[in-house]
Amino acid sequence: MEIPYTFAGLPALPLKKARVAILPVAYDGTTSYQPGTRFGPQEIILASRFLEMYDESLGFEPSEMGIATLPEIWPNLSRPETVVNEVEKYVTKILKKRVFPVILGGEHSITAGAVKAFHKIYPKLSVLTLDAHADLRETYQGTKHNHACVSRRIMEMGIPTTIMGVRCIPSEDLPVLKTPGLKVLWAEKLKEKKDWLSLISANLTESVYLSIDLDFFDPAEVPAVGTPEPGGFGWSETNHFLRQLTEKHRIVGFDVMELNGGLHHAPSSYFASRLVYRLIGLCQKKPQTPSI
Ligand SMILES: [Mn+2]
Repeated sequence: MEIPYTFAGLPALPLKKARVAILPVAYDGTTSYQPGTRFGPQEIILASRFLEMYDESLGFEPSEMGIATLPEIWPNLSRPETVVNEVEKYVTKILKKRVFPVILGGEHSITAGAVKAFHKIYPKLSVLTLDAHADLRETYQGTKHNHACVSRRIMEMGIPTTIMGVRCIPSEDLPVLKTPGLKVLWAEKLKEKKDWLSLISANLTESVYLSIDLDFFDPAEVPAVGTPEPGGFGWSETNHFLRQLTEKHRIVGFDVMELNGGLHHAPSSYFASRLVYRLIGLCQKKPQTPSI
């Protein structure tokens, strides 16, 4: 049996024949706590080779859509902004081929580069981020392109930004929460309510870029992240939300960030790979899909 080293072990596919492109970005240049997220993409790809291709919740095999795995990006580390620009360039290339990009991180700062690329193609873009942290700092540890500043950079592009699941924020960021177009939903608020979508729908536009920082989930389910934070969310409730989200809104691309692959924690890596596969299916789904 031959299993290629691609996402889900799928046969290599040229970008022009794909509907979905996986872009792995091995970067953790500004990580402040546990380094190792640069090994996130390869751990996700490794774990994904053990996925079952039939998704029982979707009722079909998302792999049939044509998923290409692009070569892993090891960016130029001279300056953090160079990395963000490099990611923008790669994502633009995918979008120009009319392929749906899925970015695997890596630390969260690179989302700003991806969003820049999407914004040029989709002027009415909004960004939905699932994250334990608001990441609204103007600058951190000497750079504006730190992982702790990513939502601030996105907000500055004039893009409606929603951050949900937040349970860690520095007091100096509190005034920023009043910025028009920015909506931050505290983890506590989400814990109180089942229908998460009704809390955020109004801030989403016709084209939504979804960014998932794996620390949104509870460290009990996904401990191997760059910056773990107690009081997070579970697989089932989040999947319920993602199904609702993708039924009502058009997701134009997504990323899954901050897996600390350096810890080689198989349950976290496998969780991340299933999340990526499920989301590919949800975002690209066929018209009729059974639900269990
Ligand atoms: Mn985070």
